[in-house]
Amino acid sequence: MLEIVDLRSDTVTKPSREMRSVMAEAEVGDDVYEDDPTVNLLQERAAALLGKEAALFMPSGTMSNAAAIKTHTHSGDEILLDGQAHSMLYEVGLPATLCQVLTRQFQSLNGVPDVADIADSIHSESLHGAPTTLLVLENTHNRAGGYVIPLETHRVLYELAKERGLAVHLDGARLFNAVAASGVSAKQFAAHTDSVTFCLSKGLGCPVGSVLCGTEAFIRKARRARKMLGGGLRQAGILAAAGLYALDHNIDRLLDDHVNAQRLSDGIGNADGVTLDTTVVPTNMVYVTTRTPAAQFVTELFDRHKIRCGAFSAHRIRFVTHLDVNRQDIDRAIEAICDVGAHPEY
Ligand code: TLP
Repeated sequence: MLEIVDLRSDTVTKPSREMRSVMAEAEVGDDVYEDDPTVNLLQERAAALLGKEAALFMPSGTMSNAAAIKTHTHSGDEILLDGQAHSMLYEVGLPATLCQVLTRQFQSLNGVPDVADIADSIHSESLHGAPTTLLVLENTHNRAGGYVIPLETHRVLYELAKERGLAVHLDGARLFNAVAASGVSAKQFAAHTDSVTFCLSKGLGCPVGSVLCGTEAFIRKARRARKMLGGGLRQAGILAAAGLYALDHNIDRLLDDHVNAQRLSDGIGNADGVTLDTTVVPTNMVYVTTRTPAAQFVTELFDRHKIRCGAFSAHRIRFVTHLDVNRQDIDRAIEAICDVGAHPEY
């Protein structure tokens, strides 16, 4: 029987035997009392890695973004958010519901916002406008195809935000993919932010977890937001141990995922039935547009070839590489996509 190759997301990675073994052995406490030594160690490591004063272990990227937005804003504020951002499209409307903020959406090109457009969008203080208090950025940018926002753009936007009194939060769910692709360190990116979250449960291969980083004062407030959202965990050291393992072992290998994604893209560049969104794949995502409905293509790819991928809109499919797929799996996926695409109905 064919083994399944799962390219739906880098969230599907399963903890390795080595990761499970450090989890099993982890020293734990009660993190609501702040005395879980493994959580504390992970938080210290993460803060140091990003050059921030403090960090907070979070159950998910979604909760981390929620806690950050809630901590940076007051009800009725306006935040600037990419119209294609994860927080805009895939977090169940939490800026509006949980944080009670207006979202003013901007457009970006390959995930990179236009600085002049952002400057224009910030409300000056007046009787009429909701105060603009936060700019949210996403790097790498998921919907844009895993594109990296260049360091210089971060720098200019941060300078602008500070001039105009805004905070900057970075959804760096895949920050380390941006690091691997650009050679810019996580600390350099983070220097142009007030808060950053990165995910452990994506390319870094952990079963659960994200880390939110910022100043001591910000993290103190974010801890209350996390508690309110139900994210105060107890013996979370078991999960944090996986995070520590990932920081030691799974960052440098992210480049392999990028090479595999480019290989996949090159391999299906001439396939019938699908058109690449871009031929250059900056990190670990390949988006294609399908001739037939995406859902149908996805089903066919699985039924015939046991290749899993995700339909992202009516005619758009995403393939994501990660540490549980190797070059042979990619070659199988290429053959399968070419086969399904060549079918007269596709
Ligand atoms: N993204 C998931 C889906 O929700 C789309 C994926 O498969 O890519 N920020 C970004 C940029 C993300 O891509 C994601 C997850 C999150 C935040 C949320 O992380 P989790 O799933 O841990 O809540």
